[in-house]
Amino acid sequence: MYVLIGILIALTGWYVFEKRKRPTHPVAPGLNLDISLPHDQEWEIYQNQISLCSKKLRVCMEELGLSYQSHHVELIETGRYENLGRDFLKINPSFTVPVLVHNGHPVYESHEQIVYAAEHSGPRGKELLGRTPELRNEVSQWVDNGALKGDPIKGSHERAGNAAPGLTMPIFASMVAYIPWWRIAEGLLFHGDRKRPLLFSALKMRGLHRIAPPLQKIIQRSRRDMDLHLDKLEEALSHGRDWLTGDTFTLADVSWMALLERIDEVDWSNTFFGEGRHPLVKAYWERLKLRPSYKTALSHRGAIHTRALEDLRKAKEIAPELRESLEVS
Ligand SMILES: N[C@@H](CCC(=O)N[C@@H](CS)C(=O)NCC(=O)O)C(=O)O
Repeated sequence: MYVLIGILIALTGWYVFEKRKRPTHPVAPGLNLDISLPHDQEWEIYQNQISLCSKKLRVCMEELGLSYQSHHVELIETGRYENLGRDFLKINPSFTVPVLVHNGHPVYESHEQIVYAAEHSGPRGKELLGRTPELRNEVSQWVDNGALKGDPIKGSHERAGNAAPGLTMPIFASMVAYIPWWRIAEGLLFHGDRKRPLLFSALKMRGLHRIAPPLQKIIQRSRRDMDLHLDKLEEALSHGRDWLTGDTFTLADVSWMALLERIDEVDWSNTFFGEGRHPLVKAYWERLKLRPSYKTALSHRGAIHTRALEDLRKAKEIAPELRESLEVS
């Protein structure tokens, strides 16, 4: 009995101590000149291979031709909560990737980061931002449409970026099968937004075949909303343009390149592009894949991701009711 009480006191003491060492709090979007971080290069990024917002930033850096040092930060879906570790919380106390660091100062929020990077990259940056005030305005509307703002499982109707997390849930359900419970428990103890580790716990507990009904609803809503966003994209491309705002590739295309990659990598292509749906977007995606930035920034997939994608495809093949529940109902 005394041993048990002793262990309990020691564990509580450890938790309180560790929690104090991992403070989380919101950060101001954009450049934070008042924060200085250790750095070796003018441009550095903290990012994760599968994270949508990290993809957007990586594509942008490649398109701008900026050389940068990359720090890969593991998230629970790729193995562990490195983003909740003491070191990363010094970089971003708001625990998310990506973070862009310019001359040692962090820029938070990926939609701010791509604009900031373009504004500091000379003529190529000006081109990506849009050369005229009208074009710049149009580009910035698309950047906003592609942004993931606020609660990641809300706002899918307003922004295509916010429709992406719901669409990613089936692959998260497959990925989390490879992650041990004790790794997820770290999130339950230390995450600044408990909803996120709870979601992963629910996905792990029930598995891909029994996704909880409230989460299924989020997936269905995200699918319907993404379909509407793709209708708008189809309309924008119907003016004979190669790129979203005209003949020049801009940040609008950077944002959608990451989103279309997400659709592709989480096995939604057939839903949105099968049987002749959104033909112009489909052709646009083929053009985007020919850009060198696609190969450098997007084409690599990690081991857990590759296995999980295979599992998801097989599961949908052998269980048509799963495909039906995800893609049709
Ligand atoms: N609005 C933010 C969203 C950042 C975000 O939610 N990033 C996700 C990956 S796409 C993340 O870091 N998740 C870590 C976690 O929730 O533990 C941005 O655009 O940078």
